[in-house]
Amino acid sequence: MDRKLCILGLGYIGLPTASMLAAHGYHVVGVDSDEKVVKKMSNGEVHIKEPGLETLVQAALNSKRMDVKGEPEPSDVFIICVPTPINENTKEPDLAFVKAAAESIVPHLSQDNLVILESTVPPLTTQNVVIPILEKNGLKAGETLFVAYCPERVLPGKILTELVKNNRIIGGIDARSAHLAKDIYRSFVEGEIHLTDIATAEMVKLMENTFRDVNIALANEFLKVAENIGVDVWDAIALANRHPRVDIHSPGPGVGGHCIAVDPWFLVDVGGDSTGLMKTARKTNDGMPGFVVDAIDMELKGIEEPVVTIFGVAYKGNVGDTRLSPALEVISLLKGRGYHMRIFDPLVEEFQYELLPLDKAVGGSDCIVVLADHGGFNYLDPEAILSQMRHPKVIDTKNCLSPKWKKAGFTVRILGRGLK
Ligand code: SAJ
Repeated sequence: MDRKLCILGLGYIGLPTASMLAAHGYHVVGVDSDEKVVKKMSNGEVHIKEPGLETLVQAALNSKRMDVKGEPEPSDVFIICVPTPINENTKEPDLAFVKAAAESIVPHLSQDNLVILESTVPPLTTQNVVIPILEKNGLKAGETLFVAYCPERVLPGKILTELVKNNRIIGGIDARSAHLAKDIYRSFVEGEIHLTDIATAEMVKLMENTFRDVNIALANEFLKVAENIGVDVWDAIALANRHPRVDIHSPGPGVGGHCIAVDPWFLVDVGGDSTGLMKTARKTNDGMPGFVVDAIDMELKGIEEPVVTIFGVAYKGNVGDTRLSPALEVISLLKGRGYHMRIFDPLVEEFQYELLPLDKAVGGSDCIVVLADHGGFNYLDPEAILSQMRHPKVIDTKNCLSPKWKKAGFTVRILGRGLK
């Protein structure tokens, strides 16, 4: 416990991990290359909204077991938790942050240090990209330097619970590296910890998110078929899922966030021609905003100067994160087709378009379009909302509104309920 840990990247994964380790007795140095993050955290402010996180971070800072810095420093263990985006046009992985983080620790590495990569990466990245950087200082991975890959698997919105409860996979360059990494995570992980090699651990992480993407794409295709023949896809999926070996995910306006919409491309990057299904799934899910906008067109046909109110621009329900949200594409397509837009999302703090309070967002509107299933929408008063609108229409892309919206007098068009 007297060992010092340096966590690189204080984002959605690094910050919870750093504060969790500090809460479990380690001396932790959290490092972020963004000066604003370091400054905010030095003033005791937490830049990431996640249930319970502020309490944990405050506790870690107050205990004096966590410091926040702009540069790494000599430590026993280094954990890299930086983002791995994709190039939006080519869909190729952008490993610049991972490379920079690895470079930044090279001058501070010494014999028998352990370096753990948590960032999601294309298979073989640890071996072919990260280790050659680390070895620049003369140490040899698997001999004088321990190296492991331990992918994060937590769900935004439930990060702290899942950080503790989820099973973890650790791949080591050798068995000793894997065991040393396991000792660190064991301090707070209550789930099982499975040890393997690095490439397998990299692959496992990508397979999990790709499974989900392909499954959601299938659900979205089912939705389109069901609409055409007048079947309620939500009922059909619920009934199919009563089969003991079937688990169809939910359709919706598309797949957003920084993980599932990105990670399949890492497998495509190494898998080439063998990844046709994964590429098709990505295309299907990326096409859903267009499908939603066509449904809006149909619903508002004949209305002059139509005004649409978007409910929920976060990439999914009950979070305030808008990265790669399908709402961005829906809004851009609607603007292109001449719609007037109003946006309401009380969970989102910053967005590229103006966010409005409820009254302003619904006043004079022709249609509410629900894109994120925030639980709070069902605590609103649909009667009061209806009285302010020009037309009482709702399109619910997540099948999340309670029957009281219909009872209040709204025409509720649930995507996937059929056109009958
Ligand atoms: N979505 C659907 N239908 C569904 C489930 C999700 O349309 O049935 C949409 C959501 O609305 C959202 C997107 O998919 O736009 C992704 O949401 P999500 O809740 O499935 O996943 P993330 O991106 O928040 O978190 C995922 C998780 N991976 C898996 O469940 C396999 C999480 O455990 C990972 O740690 C995280 O990616 C990550 O960081 O990789």
